[in-house]
Amino acid sequence: MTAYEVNFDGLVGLTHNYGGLSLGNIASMNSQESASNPREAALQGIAKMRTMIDRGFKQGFLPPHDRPHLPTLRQFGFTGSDAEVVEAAGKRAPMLLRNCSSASAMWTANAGTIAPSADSGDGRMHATAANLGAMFHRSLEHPFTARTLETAFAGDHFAVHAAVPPGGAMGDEGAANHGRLCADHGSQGLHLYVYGRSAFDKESPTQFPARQALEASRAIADQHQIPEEQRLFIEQSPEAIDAGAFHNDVVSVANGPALLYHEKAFADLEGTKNAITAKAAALGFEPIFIEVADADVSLADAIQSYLFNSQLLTQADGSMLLLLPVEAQENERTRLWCKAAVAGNGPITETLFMDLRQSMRNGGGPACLRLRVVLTEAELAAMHQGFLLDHAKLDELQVWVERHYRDRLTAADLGDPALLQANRVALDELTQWMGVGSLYDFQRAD
Ligand code: SUG
Repeated sequence: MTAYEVNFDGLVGLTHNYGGLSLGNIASMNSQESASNPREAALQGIAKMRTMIDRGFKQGFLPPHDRPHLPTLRQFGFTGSDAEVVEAAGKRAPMLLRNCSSASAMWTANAGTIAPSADSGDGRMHATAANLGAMFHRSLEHPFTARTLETAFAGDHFAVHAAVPPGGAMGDEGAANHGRLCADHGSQGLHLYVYGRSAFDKESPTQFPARQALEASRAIADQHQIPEEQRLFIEQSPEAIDAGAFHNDVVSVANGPALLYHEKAFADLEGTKNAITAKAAALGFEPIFIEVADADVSLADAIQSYLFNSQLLTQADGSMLLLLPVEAQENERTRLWCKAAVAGNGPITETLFMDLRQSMRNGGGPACLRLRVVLTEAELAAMHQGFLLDHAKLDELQVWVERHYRDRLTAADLGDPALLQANRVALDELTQWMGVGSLYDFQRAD
C-alpha cells in the first residue's frame, strides 16, 4: 500500500535555553549558563522543515509545550497568582524553575514511539507518548505530548496510548531508541527497540544514565501489537552511552532497508546483525548495513559532530539523502566519511548540511527534532490537518515566530512574569491558527 513517511518536527519553544539539565548529554552539559537565542533556534528549525518540503517530503509539526509550567510549580508548593508563582520560584528555587521552563519538547524524536498500521495487529496506527522518566525536566512532557498526539491522531484509524508508567529506571525515550527497517515505508517492517538496561537490575551497566528500560520497550511493542517476527530488542553498548550517546539515535539511524550505525553502537554487533538479517529475510527484504568503523570515525567524533543524528531519507527516485548538522561538515573525520559514502556504491547519494546550532548546543540534531510517522493516504486525510505544513503555512509560522520570540534568553530571565504572559499570548494565537481549540492547561483553567 502507498504510504508516506511524514516528519513531525518539534517547533522550538519560546523558552529555549541552556539549562545544563541533561547528565550524559555532553553538549547540554557544556552549554550550561550560556545565553540562548530562541528566535534563531525556531527559525533554524523552520528552515529545516522548509528544506524538507522543497525536497518533496511531507512535513508536519508538533507545537511547543507551555513553559514555565505553572501546574508543576504549584505542585511544589508555590501559591498566589501565576506571576507571583514564577517570581517566587525564580528567587527561591531557580533550578526547579529552570527544569519547569525547558523547551525540551522540541526534540520530538522523544515525544513517543510509533507503529504504522501495516505492522500492528489491529491495523491501526499506534503511538505511545514517552515517559522520559530519566530526566526530571523531560518527565514533565508526557501528559501534554499524549494530549497533542490524541488531538493530531483522533478517530478509528489511530490508537494513542498514555506513557508507560515511569519511576525508578523504567525510562522510555520514544523513537530516539527505536528504528524500523522495511523494504519500503508501506510494507511490513522490522521494529528495532534499543534499550540501555533492565529497569529491575540493581546496578546500571553505565556511568551516565542508561535512559531506556527493556521492560518499557517490551510494553510498547506489546501494546502496539507488533508480531514476534517483526520485533527485536537490542542492547545499546554501555561504552557508547558513557561516551555521550544518551540516545541510540546519536550512533545509528534506520531508513527503509538501510541501517547506518557506528561500529560501537550496540552491545553485541554481530548478534544484532544476524538477528536483523534473519528477521528481515522472513519479511522478504535484505537489510543494507552501513557500518562506520571506529578507526574512521571515533565515538568522540561521532558524538561531537552528530554524524548519525541525521535524517536518512528516501527520495522519489529511490536514492537516499542524508540531512546532517553543519558540525558533521566541520569535523574532518565525518566530512571525509560523508564524501566517501556519496562517492561509493552505497544507497546514500547526497548529503545536505544544515545549521541547527541553537538546538545542537543542547544535544539536539536533525534526527532529534523530528518524529517519523508512516501514514497511508487515508490516515493522512483522517488526521488533524492543523499539524501539517506547506510553504504558505510555514511562511505564516515564521511571521509568528518573528513577532513573538525573544532573541536572547538566560536563566535569570525565566523568573520574569512578562515572559510567561508573552508566551501564553503567542501559544494561544498558535492554537487558534492550527484550529485545535484549547490545547494548553492555561487555556482550560477557569
Ligand atoms: O533529552 N536535551 C535533550 C536532547 C534530546 C535529543 N534527542 C534525541 N537524541 N533524540 C535531552 O538530553 C537539554 C536541555 C538543557 O540542558 O537545557 C536537553 O534536554
